[in-house]
Amino acid sequence: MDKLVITAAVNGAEVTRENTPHVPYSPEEVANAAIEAAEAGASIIHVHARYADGTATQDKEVYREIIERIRAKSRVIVQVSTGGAVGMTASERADVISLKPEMATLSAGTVNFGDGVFYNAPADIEEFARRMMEHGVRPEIEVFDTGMIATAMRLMKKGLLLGPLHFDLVMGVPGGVPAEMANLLHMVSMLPNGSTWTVAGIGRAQLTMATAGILLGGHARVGLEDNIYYAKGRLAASNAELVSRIVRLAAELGREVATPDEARKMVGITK
Ligand code: KMH
Ligand code: ZN
Repeated sequence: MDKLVITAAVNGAEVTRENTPHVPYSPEEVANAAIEAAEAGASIIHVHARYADGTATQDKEVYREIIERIRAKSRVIVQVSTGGAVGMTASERADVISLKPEMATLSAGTVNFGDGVFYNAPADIEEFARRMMEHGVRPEIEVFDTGMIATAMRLMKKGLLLGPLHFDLVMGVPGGVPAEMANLLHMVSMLPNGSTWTVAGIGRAQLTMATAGILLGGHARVGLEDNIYYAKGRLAASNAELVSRIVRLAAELGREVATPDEARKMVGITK
C-alpha cells in the first residue's frame, strides 16, 4: 500500500472557543497549530481564515499571513478552504485562489449543513475549477454525498478538472452522507480509476473513518474542524494530539506515514 497522507483540518469555520478552548483563530495560532500537527505527522494542513475574534473570513490577506507563517517553518502542504462558512458568496470564497496556494478545496455540490445550507451551484463549482486550473492550484474535491462524485467526473469530462483526481470523502455532516462503512465502500467504488482519496469523519466518526482510510489504502483527515473530542467527554488537547493517534494506529496497522514531499507526489501537486 502507498504511504498514508494525514490531513489536519485545524480550525474550520464553525468551531468556536465555546465549543473548545483549543481551536486556533488568529493566523499566528493557526500557523502554530499547523506546524505542531505537521511535526506530529500531518503532511497536509487544511486551513480556514478567521479574524482574531474567531469570525470566519475569506480575507485573502489573512490567508496570506497563515501561509507565510507556516512556510517559514515547515514544508507541510497548505490547503486553503474555498468552502469558507455557510452563507458566504461564491465570489468571496473564491478570492483566495488568486494567492496560488499549492492546494485548495473544491466542494462538488450543495448540501444541507446542520441547520444551514452549504450552497454550491453548478456554475459556481465550474468557476472554482476554472480558476484553480488558471492559477495552478491542485483541487481536493470535497464530497458530501455520492452524487458529488458523479459531478466531479462530469467536470473532468469537460476538461475543468485534470485526472487523476484527489477526493476528500466527508462523512457524517448532518444533511450529508452518514459515516457508515457501507457508504464509504460504496463511495470508494464510485471513484474514477487512479483517484486518491482521504476520508473525513465528523464527530465521533473521525476515528472510525480514519481507521477505515488506513485499512482500505485511502488516506485520513483528522482535526478540530471535524471533531473536537479525543474520546467521549474528553476534549482533544490539540490538533497534534489527534494526528499523533493516527500515526500510532498507522504504525500498528502497517502503514508508513508520508512526508509532505511524498504527499505532494501522491496527490498530484506538480509545481
Ligand atoms: N465550512 C463548511 C461550510 C471546505 O473547507 O472547503 C465548508 C467547508 C468545506 O469547510
Ligand atoms: Zn474546511
